[in-house]
Amino acid sequence: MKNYIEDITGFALEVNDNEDVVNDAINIRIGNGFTDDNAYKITVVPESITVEASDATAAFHSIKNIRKSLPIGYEQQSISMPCGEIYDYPRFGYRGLHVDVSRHFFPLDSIKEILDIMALHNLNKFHFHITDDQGWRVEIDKYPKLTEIGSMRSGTKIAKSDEFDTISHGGFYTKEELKDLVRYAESRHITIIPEVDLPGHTLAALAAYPEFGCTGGPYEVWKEWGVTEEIICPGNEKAMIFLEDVLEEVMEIFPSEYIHIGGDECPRTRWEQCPKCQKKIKELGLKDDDTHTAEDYLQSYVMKRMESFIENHGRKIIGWDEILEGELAPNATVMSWRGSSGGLKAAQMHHDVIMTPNDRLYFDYYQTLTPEIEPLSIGGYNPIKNVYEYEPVPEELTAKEAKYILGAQANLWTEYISDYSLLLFRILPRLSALSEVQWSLPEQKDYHNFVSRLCHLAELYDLYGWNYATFVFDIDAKMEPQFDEKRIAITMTKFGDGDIYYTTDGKTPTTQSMKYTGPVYIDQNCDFKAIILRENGSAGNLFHTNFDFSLSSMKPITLKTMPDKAYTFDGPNILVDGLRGGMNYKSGRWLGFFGETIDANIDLGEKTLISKLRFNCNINVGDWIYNAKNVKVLISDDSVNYREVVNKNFDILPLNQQAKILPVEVDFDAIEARYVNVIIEPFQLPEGHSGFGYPAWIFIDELAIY
Ligand code: TNX
Repeated sequence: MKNYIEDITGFALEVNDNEDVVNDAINIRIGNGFTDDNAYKITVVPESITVEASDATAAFHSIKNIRKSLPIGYEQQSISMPCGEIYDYPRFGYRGLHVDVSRHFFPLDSIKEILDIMALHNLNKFHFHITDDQGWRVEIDKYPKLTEIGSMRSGTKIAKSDEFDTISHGGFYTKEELKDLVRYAESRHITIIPEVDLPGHTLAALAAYPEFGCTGGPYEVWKEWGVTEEIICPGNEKAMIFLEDVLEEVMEIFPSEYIHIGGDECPRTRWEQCPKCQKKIKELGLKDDDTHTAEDYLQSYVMKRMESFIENHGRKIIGWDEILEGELAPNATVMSWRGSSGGLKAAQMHHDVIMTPNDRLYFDYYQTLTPEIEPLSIGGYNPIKNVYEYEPVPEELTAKEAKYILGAQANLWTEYISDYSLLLFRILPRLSALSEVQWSLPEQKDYHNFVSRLCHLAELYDLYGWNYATFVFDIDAKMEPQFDEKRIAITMTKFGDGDIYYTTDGKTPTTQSMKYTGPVYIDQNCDFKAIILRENGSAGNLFHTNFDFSLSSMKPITLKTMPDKAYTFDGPNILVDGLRGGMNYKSGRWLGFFGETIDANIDLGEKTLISKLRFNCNINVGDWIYNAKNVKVLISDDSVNYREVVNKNFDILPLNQQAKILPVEVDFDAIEARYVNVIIEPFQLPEGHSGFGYPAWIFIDELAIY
């Protein structure tokens, strides 16, 4: 407390052990009959500040609250705080942050600073992902090669390409370092939960001990990202004992009640072919049934066996939601990452749940819809508002079932995070939004209020030199198509000082440009730019969008086949609303169709001379999203009899195609028509693609007719 106040204000307070409440002081008292866990009360009166806390942890949190309220700066003669009373307690007991140090290694000092940052935001569980395919990071005495060999990879895949660099990357923590880290965390009331990911995500271990894999290797610490089929061989008893030995030493280092044993992304291909695994399946009497394969049950066997080993040591397991496939280990806590459905199901089965849904709480995802202004990331779209508005308890749960939701956690995977400053940029300030999800009751949350408080918090980040993203202080623009008026209304909001200026001719706005005062209406093609200009001369990121009206804009449209549920957003109108999509296919500007031929009908309202169809395909070969195989345009005057005016085939894009937006134009002889029927056929995934044999996705943004 003393140090925190000194850091922020320059005032060095004296610390005394004193039974009585004294004036001109911050009085802290522990143990005063609170009913809520970790509750505290802060009372500020003109003479003093008094903190009453249910326990030491609550007292620690109360100090964080005061810390965040202090005015920042050393020049102050005195500090004043408004009088009042605060009663506070956390909504959830589990308030986590996960960091992956396997894909990229971060030194101990960086991890300590992450713990400091967690403490400032009143988080209490640090999920430490210390083993994976790309690097083993924890010293294990019984198996020294895990760190000698498994902690180093000889290169790394160059982002979104087929090439590898030849730079060795690695590192590990010694047992002593980790024990020191545990103490560091404890003094900040944080528990470190280690994860030994098994039986998949173990290639780094197999590189060190190839005898524990199904094929016997040789293996290499992985230079790629994704999911490998090289996993532990449960048919080999020695491999199972290896896992138990590792867990035993990990439990010696980390006193945490929970030990995370992964269980995610574990392909069964090797097990299906492996004589030892097949023998084990026979021995255990495992069989395929309607819902699962014998190999799925083999995975359940591994998880249950590790659970009972860990329980015999007085601890409990956590596993990723894949552990629901097959038979769930009896006392497992489930970490729901593929959305919230796994968490919902587990809670209904009366298992404890920690919510970490990727669409809301993955901090490796982009923070804006303009990836070009952000450092390269794995993908996704998870702006701070999306985090803030997340509700961890699914509404389908009864009050009794809801108790199984222990809390929420953000996950930070580091495939695309190789330096520490970028790591901070990804977690801050989204972590502050997460903190309010973890602490506050839904009815007390208010995004506007939150962002206004964030300005002060950002000053604290500056004080400590923590890098953070500032997108939240940029223009928040909403573009609403108004079909009746045949126009798009742009509403822009911002936080903090400064005014918004905009142009419609593509020029960069200055204070001489139009000042934004209310909605701007767009009903013709233009190049729209807006920016916040602040008194101190600083400007936020430019908001830039092109409006591209065509003969089909704002006209009635119907679809015979609907887009996939996850990518339907506002429905068919998206295809004629005059708004183009950006690189991110989850933005709401794209409709996504899975294996369906798109069959759209547009009513131009009257006979109109037309000669071209134009649309964009969002291409992401790795995510199974391809271009169109065939495009047809048919026309009609009565919406009954149609005739084809063009029919065009396209070649499939190559397997190594980079993600991009592909414009597609189909010209035909000018003709008059009222109704236009557009038919777009998808490809099947080609040979050599991981999804070979399945249909491809098609994502389109607008069906523009000229
Ligand atoms: C899925 S989340 C994974 C990780 C990746 C992450 C990237 C989970 C249990 N598995 O191995 O790093 O996606 O976002």
